[in-house]
Amino acid sequence: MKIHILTLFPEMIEKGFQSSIIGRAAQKEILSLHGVDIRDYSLDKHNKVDDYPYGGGAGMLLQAEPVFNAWQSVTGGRAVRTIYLTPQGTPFTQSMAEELAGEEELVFLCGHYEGIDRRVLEETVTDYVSIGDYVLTGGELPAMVMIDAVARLIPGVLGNESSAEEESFFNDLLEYPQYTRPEVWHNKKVPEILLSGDHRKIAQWRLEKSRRLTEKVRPDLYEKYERKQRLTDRLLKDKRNYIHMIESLRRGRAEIIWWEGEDILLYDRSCKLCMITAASKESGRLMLAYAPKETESFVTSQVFLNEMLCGSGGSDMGDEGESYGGYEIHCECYQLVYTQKVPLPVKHKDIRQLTMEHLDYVGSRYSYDGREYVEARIREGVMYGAFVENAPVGFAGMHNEGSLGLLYVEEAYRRQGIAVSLEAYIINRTLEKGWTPYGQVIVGNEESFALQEKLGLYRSDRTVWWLEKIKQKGQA
Ligand code: 6GU
Repeated sequence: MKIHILTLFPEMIEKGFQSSIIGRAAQKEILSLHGVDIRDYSLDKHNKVDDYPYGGGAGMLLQAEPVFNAWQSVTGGRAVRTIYLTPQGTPFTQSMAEELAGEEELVFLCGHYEGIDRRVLEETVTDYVSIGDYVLTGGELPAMVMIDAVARLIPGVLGNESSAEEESFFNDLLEYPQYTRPEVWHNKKVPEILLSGDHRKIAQWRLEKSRRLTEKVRPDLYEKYERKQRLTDRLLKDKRNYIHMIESLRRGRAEIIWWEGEDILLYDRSCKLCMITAASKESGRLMLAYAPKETESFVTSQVFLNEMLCGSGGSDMGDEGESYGGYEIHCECYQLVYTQKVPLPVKHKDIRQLTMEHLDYVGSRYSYDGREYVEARIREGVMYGAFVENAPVGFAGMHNEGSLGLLYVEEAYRRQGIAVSLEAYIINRTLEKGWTPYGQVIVGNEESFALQEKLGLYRSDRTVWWLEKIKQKGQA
């Protein structure tokens, strides 16, 4: 990821990250941090970049032109995500960090003095973000806070891949207390259960501690957590038809945007995906008005929603207009759920996680979602290959929203159980995380249904539809 920081104090950012995990990621070239000194873009021979506010008042403002030129120097006018750090912004959250971690390039604009001329913000800024309800002297520390939170979610930045997943704010709960040696310190003993070796009991104990702590110190978070639990329990009554929503909630990916009776709208911010089910056309129409404008994909459970989403209109309907239209149907799928808890036998012995060196191999054989998508899946460590004599003969993986798929086996190696082994392998990895494995199969793909059913997955009785935003001409 490329990060540019527009600031009057570039050395503050550069020095601040030098000796940290983020600095190391920059050295490894997973991340590039580029400080831009706004003062270098002053039009004035005294390097002046600020002036008094029209209308009077305390302090100085950064002028539009130096800020604009600094921004132009990194973007060349391209539409790059540009974040302005300001106490007047939207509060920064973990889910915002997750979404930003999916960008290739970010610009952070740090204000100083009393602020920046409004007109340049209007022409450059895409997001106004605050890091909390207190006032700081400038945007540099907030930018560093955001960069730290975003960067640690980029695969490869943290040494231990799993550590970003299970921790504070995962599933809206605060982290449980932890202990290390010695067993007794200041007469305090480590809780007995942690020494028991019973992993199920330990997980239960930790969950209970997390819940009690969250309820006590963050009632707002606890309320959110409880509501998701209640919705999950409700959806479990029709598990096969709503497994996509259930797993998205359980894995801490989805936010509830709307839930009233049978009307549900969830949003997975990190893949810009809305999942929606509506009891009637009227409620469906109403809910769609609440779907985030950035939504790239929809998974719908009723045909009438597709008609609304595929209508003309779309992005140019303005703020007051109905915010639907501009999507097209991508596919119709049945859902398949692995309902057992026991791992499956894996016959093919040589299955390994794929790395970037296999990108060409996978990319040339799986073209359905495009090469960048495949690259991201490999980078996230969710693609697995079957090998024969050290050469890949097939692969499978997990989609960005969490379903199983991306399955392929070389012609010459088919009908030997390799696909079954690959899928069983991924099912087992999914079970290890405490999740329910599921997949989606396009209506009519009988070969795939046969495979899924052979593995013991159950098929939904109704279908869901995937819709994708129609790309405007000139967009990537
Ligand atoms: Cl983003 N900037 C400033 N100056 N103060 C803040 C902030 C940002 N977020 C909280 N306080």
